[in-house]
Amino acid sequence: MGYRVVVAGATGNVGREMLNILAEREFPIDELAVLASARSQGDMVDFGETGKQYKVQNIDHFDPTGWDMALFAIGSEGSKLHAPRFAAAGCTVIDNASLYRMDPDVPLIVPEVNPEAIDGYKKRNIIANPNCSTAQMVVALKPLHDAAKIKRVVVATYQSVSGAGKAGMDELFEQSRNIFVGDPATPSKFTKQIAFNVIPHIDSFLDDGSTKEEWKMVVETKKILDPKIKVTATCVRVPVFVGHSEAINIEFEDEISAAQAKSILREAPGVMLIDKHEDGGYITPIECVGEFATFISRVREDSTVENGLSLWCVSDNLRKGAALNAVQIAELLGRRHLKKAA
Ligand code: 11C
Repeated sequence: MGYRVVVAGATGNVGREMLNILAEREFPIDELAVLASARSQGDMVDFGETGKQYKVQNIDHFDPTGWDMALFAIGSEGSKLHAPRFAAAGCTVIDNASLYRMDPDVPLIVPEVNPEAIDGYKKRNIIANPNCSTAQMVVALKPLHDAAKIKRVVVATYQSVSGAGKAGMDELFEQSRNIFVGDPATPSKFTKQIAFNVIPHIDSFLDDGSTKEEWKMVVETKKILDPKIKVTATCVRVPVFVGHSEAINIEFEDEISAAQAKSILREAPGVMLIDKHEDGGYITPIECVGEFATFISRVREDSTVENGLSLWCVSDNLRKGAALNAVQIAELLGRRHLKKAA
């Protein structure tokens, strides 16, 4: 006995990964509907490597009545239009967009970090998935916060172009090729050339000079982990196709050594510690693609502050940063509230 599950945005980067991960994790599904905008109606999409294919239906015409849950990867505009309609029909929305994340009546969930917060979902029947750069960071921070109480986090991100969708990936590919054959690299999706470059700008600028991506890391970390933690972020786009990396510096209330942190992280849910002090004894984005874990390397003490640590954190932004976390939320919802599947 399983669930009636909807995946909306099934033709995008994240929607495709949602289908792959539902299949890989053998999520209990009785019936699956895959939706997208009218433009993709009638396209066929794969259900992971099961050999099954589904025909894409137009979300505008889909009646969610009687469906248990819908995983949304349709952006904030799409969520604004459709999430209230699905939620009101009794279909719980697990939303990957930023629209509802800071709504006090919408739980913002990373299952390894704040699973109990999901219990408030009935107020709006919507559960939010965090931004990819926040999701992997809080997975790394949670076990350390439990051990020594985090006061302040300084993070610099190195975010892959897949965070900007398929158009971002196409732009990196085409610019790289064009530069090799001597053609000019004209930016379109990004504000400057992304091939062979890095861009310290993701999402729109705010009045204080920070960007919305940086703001999201601050406020989402507080909502998911602890409102007392101070976070300052610099978010940077790099010419990597998939996999976000983060250099994280952490100040704790209590003493914690690098050795203690490593032994905690080795046992932490969702974390894989790869930290050898030798050439290649750390993880890079290419190696995290297609994986479920958040990888931690380069754990070391920071002697410039009291109780400080620095570390390197890498994860597949389309998986833990989006689709995997959404499927984990669906699993958690089933376990704690729907009690349907065996
Ligand atoms: C990026 N983190 O890498 C963004 C993508 O709020 O869900 C996801 C934006 C979000 O561009």
